[in-house]
Amino acid sequence: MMTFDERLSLLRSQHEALISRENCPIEGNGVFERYRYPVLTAGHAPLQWRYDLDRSRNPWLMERFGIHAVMNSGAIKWNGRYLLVPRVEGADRKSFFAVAESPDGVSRFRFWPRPITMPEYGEPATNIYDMRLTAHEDGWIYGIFCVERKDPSAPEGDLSSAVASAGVARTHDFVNWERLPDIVSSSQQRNVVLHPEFVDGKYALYTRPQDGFISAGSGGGIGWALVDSMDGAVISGERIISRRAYHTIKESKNGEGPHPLKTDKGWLHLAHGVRSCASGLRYVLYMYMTSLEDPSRLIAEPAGFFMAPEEGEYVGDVMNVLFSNGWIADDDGRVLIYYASSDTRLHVAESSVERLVDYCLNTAPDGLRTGRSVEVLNALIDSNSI
Ligand code: M1P
Repeated sequence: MMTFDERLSLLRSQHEALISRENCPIEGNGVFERYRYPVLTAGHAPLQWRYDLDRSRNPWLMERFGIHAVMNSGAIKWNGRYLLVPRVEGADRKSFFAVAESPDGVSRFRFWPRPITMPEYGEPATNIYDMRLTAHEDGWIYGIFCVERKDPSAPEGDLSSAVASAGVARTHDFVNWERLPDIVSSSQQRNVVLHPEFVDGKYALYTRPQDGFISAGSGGGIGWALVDSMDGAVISGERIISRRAYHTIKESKNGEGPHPLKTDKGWLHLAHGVRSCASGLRYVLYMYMTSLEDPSRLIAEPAGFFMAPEEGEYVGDVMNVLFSNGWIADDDGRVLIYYASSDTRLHVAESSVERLVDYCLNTAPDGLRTGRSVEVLNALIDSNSI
């Protein structure tokens, strides 16, 4: 075994090489380009989070706090800096938030020295994850995230049943967070996202009503609700705007990703869709657009998935999952899409507002049966034969 000094030197050089690595795009399908390397992994966590670096207390330089995964991340460009707020999961299965910063948005992400200490609200959370960031026109930056607690009504011996609520916190600096009351809803809520603008003088939320902790059940899809205040928000009267349907990529459930991007043709949305198959749940990303005049009115939804797992992305803690809760529309029109694979690591793909709008408006919607799909395909072949 190496000496303490040899091990420390190796750990430091490996870590520095990882967090300094440049990234490069890989040619894609015309809609977007994936980048070669994940932007954040468990290995990006600072050494001082994982090791006691004192020789006398830790002569074997053992890991004292295991970091298992870095995934589903909120994203924002803030004062010219590219910030991510991912779900960092420890070996103990608990996740927390931390801020990582990069000079270009695609490489060299470094964690800030400490994780976010999120104030509690009510019964302390067992777990928190999947923060959606919104710089709202009211001047605050909001983070809405899932708060998971054990189901108090679960029968004795049932150690799995849980309750999901939407937690709310706001900040001006990403270090100090003011926790507001969890959103009140008649159903469980895990995927709640704040629209960046007031609508009819109210805050607008994308929701995902679900009957149970995992199952959406009678929840019809991604909902829309207006609330008077974020300080004690109460969801009532949700309207479904991106509906689940039989034999689609969102048959089992779906959920809004990051908040939509405003374009001159409408609001661009990124979401995840889930279906069941023999290997379990399959999570893919899809897109849709809503009207500028009424952000709850669907105007386009291309058929099928926008992104699905590829190659090594299939493999991880929870297989066959792509999930996104963060993207950045940069000043030059490019869009950086941060997506996690299989609940293990975080990647980036690049597109542009122009390309994504083209994709949404010029890709046929799902005809919901095979005959319609073949009609769409034949029309494309015909137009290519002219
Ligand atoms: O394990 C896949 C995903 O499962 C949940 O997604 P949803 O909110 O759609 O149910 C979340 O736990 C998410 O973090 C996770 O990536």
